[in-house]
Amino acid sequence: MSLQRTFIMVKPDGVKRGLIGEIIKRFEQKGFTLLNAELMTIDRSKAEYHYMEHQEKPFFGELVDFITSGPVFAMAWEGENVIEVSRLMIGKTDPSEAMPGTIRGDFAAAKEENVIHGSDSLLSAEREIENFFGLLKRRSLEDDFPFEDRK
Ligand code: DGI
Repeated sequence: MSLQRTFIMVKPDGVKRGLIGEIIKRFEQKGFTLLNAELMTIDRSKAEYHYMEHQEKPFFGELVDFITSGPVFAMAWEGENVIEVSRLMIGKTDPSEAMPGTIRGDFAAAKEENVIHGSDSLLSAEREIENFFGLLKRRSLEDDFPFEDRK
C-alpha cells in the first residue's frame, strides 16, 4: 500500500449535467481525502499541457476544444493507492465498455464526453496537480482546517 495523491476532474459535460456532488460523494464514501477543489474554466495552454501525451493524436484539437468549452471541477485527492483505485472507480475510457457501477459506466455515453478524468500514474498525477493548483497551493486542507475542528 502507498499513500498517493491524484488529480480528478469533472469535465464540462459532467459539470453541465450536475454530477459534481455524486462524484465527490463516491470518493468520500471510499474514504479518500479531498485536498483541494476548484470550479474553473481553463485556457487552451493549460488544456494542451494537461493532454500533452495526446498531442499527436488526430482528436487532440477536439479534446482541447471540449475541455475548454465550459467550467470543469478540478480536484486533488489523497489516499492509499488512490491513483489505481480511482481509475477503477472511473471505469474504461469508452463508456460503452465501462462496467456498471463505475462512474463512466453509470453516467457516460460517449468516449468524447466521458464525464471525468483521473491521473494514470504518479508522474502524471504530480504534473496535473501542479498544472491546475500550482506547487504552493498543493497542501492539505488539514493545514487550515484540522479534522478535529470539522463538525
Ligand atoms: O485516461 P482516460 O481518460 O481513460 O483515457 P485517455 O488518456 O486514453 O484519453 C484521454 C481522453 O481523450 C479520454 O478521456 C477521452 C478523449 N478521447 C479518447 N479517444 C477519443 C477522445 N476524444 C475524441 N474526441 N475522440 C476520440 O477518439
